[in-house]
Amino acid sequence: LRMEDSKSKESRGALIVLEGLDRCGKTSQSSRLFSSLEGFGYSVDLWRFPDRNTGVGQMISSYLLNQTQLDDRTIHLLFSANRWEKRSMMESKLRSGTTLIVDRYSYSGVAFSAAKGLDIEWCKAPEKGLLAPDLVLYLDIQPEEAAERGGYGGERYEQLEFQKKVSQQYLMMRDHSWKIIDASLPMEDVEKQLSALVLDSVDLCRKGKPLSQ
Ligand code: DGP
Ligand code: NA
Ligand code: NA
Repeated sequence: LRMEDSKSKESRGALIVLEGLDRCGKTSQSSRLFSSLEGFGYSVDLWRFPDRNTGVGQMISSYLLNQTQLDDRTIHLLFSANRWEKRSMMESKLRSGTTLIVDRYSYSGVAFSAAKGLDIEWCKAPEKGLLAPDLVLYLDIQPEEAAERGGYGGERYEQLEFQKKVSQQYLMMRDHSWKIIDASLPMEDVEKQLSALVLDSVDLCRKGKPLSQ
């Protein structure tokens, strides 16, 4: 009976989100986590938001590349729509036992728009009803240090003064699902810390931790 319990249909994948400023190392760490979980034999997918491959994602991409101009609220809602269009796929993956490593999620949505001066409650509203992450890994870095890392790539938000504001917004949003990791440490040290946190979270979800919104 005990064995049946652990194999019950409630066993699911974990929703793991990485957040942080541009150039904090999130994208490299996401792929490292993906490979190591895969190596351990877990079913795992690597996702990122914005997902630039959808129709909405292409509009977002052209905005970020400064090829189109959009009103602040309009682009905010597009970023959110880009998460909504993946919601049902996200839920079915998690329920079928696949862990998702997600590079940016709703917290980016709120932090980047609130940094422009939009009301934070207005920014949070369209995110309500998306799945809640089991674990948020915040890669903490000083905006100045991030800016020095090989420079920014030239997209719309990659400017020091703006990133300082984003950083303040992020830190106000911390909740119980967050773990703050010092992203100025060597890559291998960051990876070790992340990996331990992720394995714990995956384990809890396999044991039946409920999925929430
Ligand atoms: P990335 O592909 O992770 O480099 O993200 C592209 C840029 O878009 C980056 O500066 C962060 C920003 N961003 C990501 N998600 C959102 C969002 O939901 N809303 C806003 N306003 N910006 C976002
Ligand atoms: Na970027
Ligand atoms: Na992204």
